Amino acid sequence: MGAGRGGAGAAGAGAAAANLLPCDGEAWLDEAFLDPDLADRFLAALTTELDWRQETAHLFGRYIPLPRLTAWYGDVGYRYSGVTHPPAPWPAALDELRHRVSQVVPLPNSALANLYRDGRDSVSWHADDEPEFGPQPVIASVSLGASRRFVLRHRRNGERITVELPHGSLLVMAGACQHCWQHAIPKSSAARGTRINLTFRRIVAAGELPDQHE
Ligand SMILES: O=C(O)CCC(=O)C(=O)O
Repeated sequence: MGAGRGGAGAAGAGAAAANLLPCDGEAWLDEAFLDPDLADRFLAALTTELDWRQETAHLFGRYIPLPRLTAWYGDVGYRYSGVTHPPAPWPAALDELRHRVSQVVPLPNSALANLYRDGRDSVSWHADDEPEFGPQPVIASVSLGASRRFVLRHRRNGERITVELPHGSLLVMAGACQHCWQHAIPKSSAARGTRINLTFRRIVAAGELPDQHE
């Protein structure tokens, strides 16, 4: 069975890979985090085990279906795109994957799962910078299935970094990444087949958060 290959670094990850970002944060890609057989197993298990939902976002006074299916699991609840997710117990395959990821980053206590049915599904520009992730969120993102283009855009100067996220890869974003960069999965006519992405996160308890008025 495959395993994480990370080492040191702000996220505890990425010793084997170069930082993809030229400044203001860290993003490390391990293209072969899971070996292909294991990645196939996780893809099959998560496709059937997760409670995929078509959520809607309330934007500009209208309810708009998200352009992908999603599922949320975690020891604590979370609010995302106007959708409230209560705490939900970990399905076995997702819990196994979370513990594999914890060989590279501190054990995540929550995960947002995205299912892209084809190249028409996408996620628009955003950052995972909600206060509950703490001042320097570590986001560990596992990709399974169809390879998709992932784009990072610097908030101030607009610089873009584009990488392909293949089956079985792990992308770790850390440091100032969520504060200085946004990211997106654009629609793609080149994408072939479905893709599942798991973004593992650590929601920091209220007592661990810095004083917002400092
Ligand atoms: O699918 C991906 O690789 C990115 C997902 C994402 O940005 C998110 O869930 O916040």
